[in-house]
Amino acid sequence: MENESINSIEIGPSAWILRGYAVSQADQLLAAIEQVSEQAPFRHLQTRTGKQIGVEMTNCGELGWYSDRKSYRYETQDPQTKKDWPLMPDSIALLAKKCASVTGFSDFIPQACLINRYHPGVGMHLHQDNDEKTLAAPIISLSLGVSAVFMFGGMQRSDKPAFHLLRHGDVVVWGNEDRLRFHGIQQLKVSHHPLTGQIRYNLTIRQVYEPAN
Ligand code: MD3
Ligand code: FE
Repeated sequence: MENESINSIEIGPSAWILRGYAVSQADQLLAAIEQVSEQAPFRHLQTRTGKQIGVEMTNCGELGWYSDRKSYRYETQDPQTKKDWPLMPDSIALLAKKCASVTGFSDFIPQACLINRYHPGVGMHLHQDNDEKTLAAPIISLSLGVSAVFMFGGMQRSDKPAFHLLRHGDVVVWGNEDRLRFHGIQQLKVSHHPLTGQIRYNLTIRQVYEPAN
């Protein structure tokens, strides 16, 4: 970590929580989520086995993560609206590039932003993020609204996870050897945040492909 003025916790050899990093921009970021979801509404996606994912999702950027009975994949268009995903708002893209840069990833290109919406009782089981074609780039995650317990496991699903509370405005960066660790979110407790009510939002900003050069 370069910048001494950032309140950061190292949770892995190449993973950091930047505590409260985005708090001062939260209003603008929530307005950006609102604007994206007017064009690409939040929805429950299905897995290959036909089960509904509990978290509601949408995307912005040149690519969006999608799941249905066929596969998990990145799509340039929203299969529901058959339109391009909404442009990634600058407030999101610039924050992600800045957070990548302060943790040593200076060439990060924000191509996709998956936006997850959690209501009370909803969580996300331990999983790996490996649908991206490049694993050299980090994933940047931003939490807004109600806090949630993040589970940070190892390279095997059976490895015991560490637990970290992610609060409003926290940003987390994962790269290199931490990029494929199993991770998940415990079921959201009933709680209230002045800006989002009972809801938690999580944005994960991703680079999917190597730069063309
Ligand atoms: C660790 N989202 O969208 S963010 C996901 O809070 C996802 O909604 C959770 O897992 C959420 O895929 C957790 C934290 C996160 C995101 C990507 C990671 C942790 C990660 C990739 C590698 C290792
Ligand atoms: Fe994930």
